[in-house]
Amino acid sequence: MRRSHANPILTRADIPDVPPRVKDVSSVFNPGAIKLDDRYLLLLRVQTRGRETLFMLAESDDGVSFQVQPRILEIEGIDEIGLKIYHIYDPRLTRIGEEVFIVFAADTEVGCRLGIARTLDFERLELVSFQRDLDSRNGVLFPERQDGKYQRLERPNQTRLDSGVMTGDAIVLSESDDLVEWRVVGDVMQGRFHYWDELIGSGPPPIKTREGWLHIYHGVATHFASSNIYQAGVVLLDLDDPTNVIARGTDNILEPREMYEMVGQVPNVVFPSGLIVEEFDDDGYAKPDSLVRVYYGAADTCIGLATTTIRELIEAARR
Ligand code: BMA
Repeated sequence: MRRSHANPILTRADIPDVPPRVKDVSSVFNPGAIKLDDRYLLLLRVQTRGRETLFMLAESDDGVSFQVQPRILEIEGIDEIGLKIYHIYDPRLTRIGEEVFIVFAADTEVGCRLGIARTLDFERLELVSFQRDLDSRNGVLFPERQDGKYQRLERPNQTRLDSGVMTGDAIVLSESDDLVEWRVVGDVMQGRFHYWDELIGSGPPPIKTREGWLHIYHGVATHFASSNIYQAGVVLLDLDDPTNVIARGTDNILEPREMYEMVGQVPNVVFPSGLIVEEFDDDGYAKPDSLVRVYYGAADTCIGLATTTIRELIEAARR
């Protein structure tokens, strides 16, 4: 992965005030990404100094230099779910047909839950579903249905850290007929105790390639006494059965090295959440030499961009 020379590409200084809620914000990180009609869009996780979390939209012509729109994107219908929501965060964007789906995490009075919203153009975001029964995070939708069913990867939170935070060390595959009712189909992969990815969760949504679903995930090394280290890695999943792992990289492909990744609200974090593939073939598979742009949260404080190609990612998964 090659970091952009423009990094960090978005910082708190780029977020315009939207009075009264948004004023001189604390941080912006973990964005979802999509390219629509040649415009690069990032759905930003913006944190105010009241520690509220909001979604705002940034747009760009070149994928590097972004302008942030001075408005808060609310999800219509979310006030009606009947649960107290403290934060919505870490949106992942997937286009299916004409619509863009946003899978987001929500911290509620009963734990962390996954929600799904839809939009055509980011003018309006509409709630599609809100999962009630499973404590889960890092949900990503596949860009197409399999045998008529929607599929997603998610990371159930089954482990409680000393801090009280719920986390997990397995990514699972879930499926749904209608995006509303989800059932877990099976385990996809587990954390590797003692190595860079002890706790894991999906990064951006999977990419369809001729060799399989290419998927970037984050791994947390917890065996350092002083701090957890968040890194990114890559895995290749079977196109017909994504619970079948074809190849999983031994090494991480991005780790905190730059000052803006090592210092901030949460030190030593690179957290990939948005990804844009530039070129697909006529059958919808990403081209091996296509440029891939990965947008990631750095130290829960700002946003970085790193680039690679499909071929390099597949090589890294096979290494
Ligand atoms: C994870 C999520 C992310 C965050 C990361 C590092 O568990 O909560 O939103 O970026 O921790 O703090």
